[in-house]
Formats: sequence, C-alpha cells, structure tokens
Amino acid sequence: MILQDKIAAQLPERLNRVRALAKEHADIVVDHVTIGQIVGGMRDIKSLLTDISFVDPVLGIHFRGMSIPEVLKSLPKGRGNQMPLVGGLYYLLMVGEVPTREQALEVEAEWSQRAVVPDYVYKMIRSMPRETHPMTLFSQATLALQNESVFTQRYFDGMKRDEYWSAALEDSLNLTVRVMMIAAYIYRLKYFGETKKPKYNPRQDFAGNFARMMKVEDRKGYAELMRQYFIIHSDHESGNVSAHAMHLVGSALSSPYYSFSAAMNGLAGPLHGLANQEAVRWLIEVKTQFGGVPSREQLRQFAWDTLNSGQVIPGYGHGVLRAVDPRFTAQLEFAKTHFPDDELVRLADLVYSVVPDVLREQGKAKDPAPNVDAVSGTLQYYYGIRNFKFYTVLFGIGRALGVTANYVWSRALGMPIERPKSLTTEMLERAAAEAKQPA
Ligand code: NMX
Ligand code: MLT
Repeated sequence: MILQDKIAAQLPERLNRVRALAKEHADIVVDHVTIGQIVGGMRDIKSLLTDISFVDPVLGIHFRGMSIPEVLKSLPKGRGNQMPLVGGLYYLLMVGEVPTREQALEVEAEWSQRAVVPDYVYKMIRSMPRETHPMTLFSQATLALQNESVFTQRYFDGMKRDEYWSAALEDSLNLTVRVMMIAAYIYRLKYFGETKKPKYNPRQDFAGNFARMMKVEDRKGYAELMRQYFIIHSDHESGNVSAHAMHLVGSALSSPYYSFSAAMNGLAGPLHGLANQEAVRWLIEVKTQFGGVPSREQLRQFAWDTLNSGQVIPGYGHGVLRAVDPRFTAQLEFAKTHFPDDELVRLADLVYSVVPDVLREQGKAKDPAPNVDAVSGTLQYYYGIRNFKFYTVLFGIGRALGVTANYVWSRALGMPIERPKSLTTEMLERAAAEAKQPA
C-alpha cells in the first residue's frame, strides 16, 4: 500500500534524526517557561514536535512547508475539478511530498475499499434522543468504532513496537473515510429523518462522495467547496485543543479511535471548533435584528453590544495567529468567486471590515483578525446546509486527516507517553518571591 511503503522508506532516516536529538542534544534549551504561561494556558511554550504542519503567526498554516495557496495550487486535481483531491492532501501530510495524480488516486482508492461502517454504529446513533447535538453523536460514533481497531487488536496480540505505526495507519485510513460517512448519516437522520445507510461510490472522490451522501442540491459546487474545506481544516500544528487531545490520548497507546473521539470532544468547545456554528448564529442574529444587512454603524454597535454583554465575537481572535487567517481568506475568495451576491456572504464581508476595529478599540484580543470559523458556515449556508449545529462535524471530518497523520508519525517515531509536571500555587509564589530578591 502506497502510504505504508512511502513511510517505511523514510522511517530509518527520520528515526535517526529524532534519536540523535534525544541522545546527543537532550540538554539544549529551546524555550523557557514563565509563570504567565503556566497560568495562561501554556500559550506559546515550544514543547511539541511535529513535521506535518507549522503555524506562522503572520503567514498562517503551512502543511509540510506549503502555504494554503501553494497547497491548493500544487496538489493534483480530479478531472474537471478546480480544487485538489483530498487523497492528495492526505498523501502530502503523511509522506511530506506532493503526490502525482496517480498517487493521490491510490489514496482515494484505499478509502473506497475501506468505506464500510458496521451496522451497530448506525443503530447506536439512532438510539440517541433526537435533540442530541450532532457533535455528541459524532464523537460517540467514533468511539463505537473502537471495536474495529486494528491497532488495539494487534497490541493485545503482542505486536512489536516498530509495528505500531503500520497498525495505526490501517486504523487511520479506515477512520478517515468512516467518520465522513457517519457524518453524512447523522445529517440525513437528524434533519430529514432518513435511516438509509450511505454507500460509497468508488467512481467518485472523497469529497464527491460526501456531497452525494449529504444530498445537497448543487452537488458539483458543494463537492468543490468540500475539497477545499477538508484540506484547509485538516491540521493546525499540534497545540490546538483537538490536535493536542489526539496526541495526548494517543501517547497512552489508546487507539486512533479513542484518541479521535477525545479530539472531537475538544473540537466541540465554543472557543475551538464550535465557533463555526456560533459565527453563523451571530450573523443570523444580526440579520434578524436589522431585517437584512445593516449599516456599518449599526453593525459596529451590535458588535459592541456583544462585547459589553461579556460574550466573545465568534470567528475572531486566535491563540497563535496575529494576522488574517489564510484559511479565512481562501474561503471568502471561494464565496466571492462563486456567489458574490449572497446576502450572508455580503454580511460576513461587512463584519470583516468592522469587527477587527471594534476589537482593537476594546484592546483585549491579541489578534483582532478573523480565523477559519468566521466564514466557513456562511458557505455551508449558501449550499443549503442551514442546521448550523452540524457545522463542527464538518470541521471534524477535515481535522481527522491531520490528527491521524500525526498519530501515525508519533507511533513511528516512538513518541513516549505525554506527562508534563504540575506545580502548586504556593510553589509558584515562592518562585516569584525568590526571583524578586536581590542577588
Ligand atoms: N471576542 C471578544 N473577546 C475576545 C475575542 C473575541 N473574538 N478574542 C479574544 N478575546 C478576549 C479574550 O476572551 C481575553 O479576554 P479576558 O482577558 O477577559 O479573558 C482577551 O481577549 C485576551 O485573549 P487572547 O490572548 O487574545 O486570546 P486567547 O489566546 O486567550 O483565545 C480564542 C483565543 C480563539 C479562544 C479567542 O480569540 C476567542 O475566544 N475567539 C472567539 C471564539 C473563536 O472564534 N474561536 C475559534 C478559534 C479557531 N478555532 O477553530 O479553534
Ligand atoms: C485550529 O484550526 O485548530 C484553530 O485555528 C485553533 C488553533 O490553532 O489554536
């Protein structure tokens, strides 16, 4: 299998490099930790290793060294498509090279062979109360899939350490396509009462299958959007809540399914992935209050009212970025190219021209610019996906690509169980007092 062969070929060299760091340079200091960081969400502490993606605070995410525009331009595309094949992105994340079209199609073919969701998963979803949030169903369904884990099975059969990564790759290829199908099932069940199980069509790519399973009217347009969507949402280095949860849980050798379910529980938080649902809810509130797109002054006031009531403006701000998120730019460009006159797109664009100044005036947010979530739901809304509680599930399908690639490489490189050290308040106070004493 192509990903297996490519990773195996790179592994000896990668292992040597990481082992050399661990053995020969273990004492080299790369960062120091302040009390502010300990009580401030560990912001900016350089303490995670990944070669799969890196976030530059100004330039944004780079997948294997490539920016979003470079990735969208360079990855191979299916015949007649503007946006790249998702299989090509998975290859890039896993292997670190831009694949040929044939190589990207090999990954797509792997998915089509693995696109089977056991019936008990669907049954479990159906048995939940109707009002259950789609993210709860999505996380539960992933957890239920743990039953299928090749990694867990082989671990308890006595698998050797240097085989962990290939068992993890098996699970990852299965997981990525299965959670996509589960997501479509949740959507059709929850909002249309349909119980028919989705079927994967091997003649369509990953995103094409998703668009068909979702039964969106403009399937072709939606498939193009979702190619871009899944690619840009795949990874955002390793410190964000979902990626870090996946890494942390995986470091205990919990399977990719256990770990991904944990990642999705983190993504479901309003300060993380759920912000995409909240951003559209906020736009709709604006539209409802003003009966359409408001004036700049009305919008400014609305934004201030949100801040004054103690709430955040969803889709704005970031823990690492200090400039407009290139994922936001890519999506806004897509909307402006394909449906520039859409009312919600015009409103999202107006918000973009008003809210950063309001946040700057307030002076609290370190990054007053829009992030990925500011506009992603607006594009879904255009294609008729209007139940915005579903939006974070879409983020989850994309995120599966990045976090599973990281899981595979963490096992390949023999990353140990993660276990940082705690201190008490008193210890920190003592450290502060000692630091203030004259030498
Ligand atoms: N609206 C209002 N206040 C904000 C915003 C915002 N969009 N962004 C930051 N702040 C506040 C923040 O709440 C904090 O206030 P306080 O000191 O009272 O606790 C202050 O500004 C400083 O926060 P930062 O250091 O700038 O941001 P931090 O790294 O702590 O948090 C986010 C980053 C993304 C959680 C924060 O910007 C936020 O809550 N944004 C809105 C929710 C959102 O869009 N989340 C999605 C992020 C992307 N993703 O998909 O995960
Ligand atoms: C992400 O994509 O995970 C978000 O932008 C959050 C982050 O990077 O902290």
